[in-house]
Amino acid sequence: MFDSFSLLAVGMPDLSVLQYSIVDNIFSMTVATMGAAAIFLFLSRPSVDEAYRPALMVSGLVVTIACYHYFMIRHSWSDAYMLAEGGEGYVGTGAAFNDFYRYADWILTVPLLMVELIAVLRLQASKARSLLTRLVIAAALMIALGYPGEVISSPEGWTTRVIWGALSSVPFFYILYVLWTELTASLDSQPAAARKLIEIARLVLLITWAVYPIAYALGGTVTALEAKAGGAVDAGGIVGLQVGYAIADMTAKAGFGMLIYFIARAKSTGVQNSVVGKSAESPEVAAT
Ligand SMILES: *C/C=C(C)/C=C/C=C(C)/C=C/C1=C(C)CCCC1(C)C
Repeated sequence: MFDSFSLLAVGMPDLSVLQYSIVDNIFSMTVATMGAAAIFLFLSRPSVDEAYRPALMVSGLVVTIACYHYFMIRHSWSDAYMLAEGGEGYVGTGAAFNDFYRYADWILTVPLLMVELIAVLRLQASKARSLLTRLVIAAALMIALGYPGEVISSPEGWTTRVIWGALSSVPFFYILYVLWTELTASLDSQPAAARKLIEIARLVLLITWAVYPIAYALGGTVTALEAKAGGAVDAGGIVGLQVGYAIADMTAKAGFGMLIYFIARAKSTGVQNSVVGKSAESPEVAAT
């Protein structure tokens, strides 16, 4: 009867002590990384010009939200497992591991990541608005279409999971295309000091975002789906998925947040140190 309500994965695969610990430790490390990044970003506020403070604040919010969610994810992971009798491995307690925390996190943080990036670029207002609208809608679609595939936990669902993954990939490629071209187009109007950093941000974005569909695929092999249904099946794919998502999240949120900080810093000193930088930065101010 509960099957029709199983939006959460049920049944947990047996894990070796090493497999359990790898996932537990990476979750713990992610909590620390996100928390430390949040403190850094919030405290760095005075070191950038006022115009770039919103970008830092939003970056700080992203890692704060992720810090909370990874704390909950780690809790859910330890609730779902207990040491097997004899201590040779870990078995499910009967409690479900809650995949939803991560998707709840993404639905909040991915749009905010777009906001922090566009805020630090300081594009023309109308341009920024249209870009943000398109990106936020695409991000919401990407995450909403990925979730039904993520919670499939039986090998019979393999095809369905692949279809959801493919559907989610349409807005995914759209986002990467738009961000890549827009970041490239923005380079000319950016102060020289920030240009190299924006090129790095463009690359970091592409590489870290590519990890997500790979991690999704690792957790979606027939064996991984058998493991997800519970019991003594090789759970390597499940471990790969959790580790992949956690590493990608640390890089795409904390690492990217640091880049936003460096870009904001570069643009701030550029404005302070050169009159040319200033007029190129804000022609609308010069005109009034
Ligand atoms: C901070 C969180 C971020 C940047 C999350 C990004 C998530 C993705 C790029 C997810 C993409 C997916 C696909 C392209 C297909 C399979 C399903 C997803 C949702 C994992």
